[in-house]
Amino acid sequence: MCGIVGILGKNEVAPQLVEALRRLEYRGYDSAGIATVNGSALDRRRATGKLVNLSDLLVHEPLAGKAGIGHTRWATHGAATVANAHPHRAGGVAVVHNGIIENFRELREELEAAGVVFESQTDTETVAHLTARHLASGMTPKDAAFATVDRLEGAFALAFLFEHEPDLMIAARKGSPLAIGHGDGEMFIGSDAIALAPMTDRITYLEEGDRAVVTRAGAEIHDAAGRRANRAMTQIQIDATRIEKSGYRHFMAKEIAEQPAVLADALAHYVRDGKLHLPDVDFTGVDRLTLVACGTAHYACHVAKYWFEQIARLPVDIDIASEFRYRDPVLSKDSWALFVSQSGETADTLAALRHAQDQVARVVAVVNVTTSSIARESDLALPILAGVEVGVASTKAFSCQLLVLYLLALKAAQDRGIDVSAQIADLGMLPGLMNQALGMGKAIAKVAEELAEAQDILFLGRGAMFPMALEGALKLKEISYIHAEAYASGELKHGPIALIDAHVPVIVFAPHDALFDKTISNMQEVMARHGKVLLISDSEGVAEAGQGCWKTLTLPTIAPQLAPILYAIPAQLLAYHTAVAKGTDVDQPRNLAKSVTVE
Ligand code: HGA
Repeated sequence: MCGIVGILGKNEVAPQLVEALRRLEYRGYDSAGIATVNGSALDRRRATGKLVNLSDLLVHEPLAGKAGIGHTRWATHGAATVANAHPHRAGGVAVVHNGIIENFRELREELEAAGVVFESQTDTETVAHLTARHLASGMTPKDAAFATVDRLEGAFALAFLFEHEPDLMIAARKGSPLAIGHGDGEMFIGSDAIALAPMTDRITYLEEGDRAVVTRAGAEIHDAAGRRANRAMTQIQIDATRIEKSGYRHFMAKEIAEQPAVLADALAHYVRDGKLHLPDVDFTGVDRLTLVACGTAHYACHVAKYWFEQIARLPVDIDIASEFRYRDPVLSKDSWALFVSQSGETADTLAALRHAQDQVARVVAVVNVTTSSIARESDLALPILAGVEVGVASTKAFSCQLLVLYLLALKAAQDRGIDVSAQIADLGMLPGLMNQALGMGKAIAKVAEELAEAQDILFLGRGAMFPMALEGALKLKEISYIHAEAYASGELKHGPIALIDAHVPVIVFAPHDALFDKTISNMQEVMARHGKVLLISDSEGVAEAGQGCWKTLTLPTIAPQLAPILYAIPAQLLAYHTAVAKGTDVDQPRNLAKSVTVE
């Protein structure tokens, strides 16, 4: 989603701002812009589409100045046009914003009644006009920005830049993340530390309600009540090379290929000497779990429900985060709530976490970014250790989420007196088997050439393969834009089977496990209606049921409970190669954002 940067530098900042915005591209956006103060003059440049359009514009219409703010916009209010692109300017102030100002209609009406003319449809422009009016009434930039922030409802990360003030930026956060970077005689603002990585590794994360007055000498932070606040500075370890493509055509291809290695690292962290190493996790007395997440992370929770219930006999509810608090679920003081989010900033999941906070015994986060809001606001945060994930379509974060949830299910079983030593032993095979599965890349690329021609594709699976089918369909929709649906294979005959004809490929996930025969019966029902089946199974499964299928793909044989983690690989590779065959923007698919920081 929207990315924010701000620099009070020693040199010309326009190129640095664009470079920092490039590092935020992975979040997804549809326009971009920067503003600088040159001496006393405030000016801006904005362009729709990719950052290259902004840098081209800057070649023809350069912006000078050693202080500036920049923004990549993922539109929420108003189309992706130049007029709606940030920074928004009114009088002597320019503003960039991530989030939604929920009371913008009321503010806009008030400002229009006072004669203000708006030039965009955004909620953000109200922030610029309010501040400009405060400045015009004689307030200092700091007081004007703070007074504006006091009027805002909703979620925001904001950066303000002022005419005549080449040594000042104001930052504010409520709901959306924002970090301050410390340099030597330079200061920075960024949506995350990745944006600032080449410039500084010394980061202060603003907390809920914080406002910061940033000059080249440092940052003066105030809390929501206006008191001076001390926020720790942390040294961030971001290896810049980890956000390079390293020879791969796309980040997504690189991240799919990294899975055996990152899973092995995560295993080494959480399993030591053949024992689970989850020191702060004790499920004794816990009678129920609620797992909450969005998108792919929600499907990871859906798989985990099978694991917790089957292995630990612990009942689990799963929820989509955006529905959770509006459903007002009945939670118990003897239950735990787990929130899963790659970025740890997913606005829906964060809101759900806050809703659950006083209603359960413990709030646990499963996140990739351990400095994130969700990690900081939970009682316990377990890192999935996937490393930086840049591709908008989640791959390695999904398999690492699955692994951590599986380990938690084993720990729950252990704490409930169930022996899981066999399952722990099986885990050692996982990275090697995933590596073997990656060897299917070429075969999958061939199948994908034909899948790319399809209008609709169905995915089927039974048991924990049902959520894997859901994930396979989601991945395909996200990056190839082909309409795909997933069903529990037994459900097909209750309606969706009407969709089957010779043109609809049906992808069946069916490892040779206890449910295999049932799934294959459903597959036969599809084939009897001329459905075009791609069966994904192991050698036993393909030998038994592969005949008559349109295509088969053979995965290594794996312990049944671990199969979802392995079957993630063909699901991801099918989506990836189909998107490549269609020529879509694999790493930044249209309309999508990586870190979804608005509700
Ligand atoms: N509401 C603002 C900012 C959108 C945003 O934060 N997206 O991630 C707009 O629509 O411009």
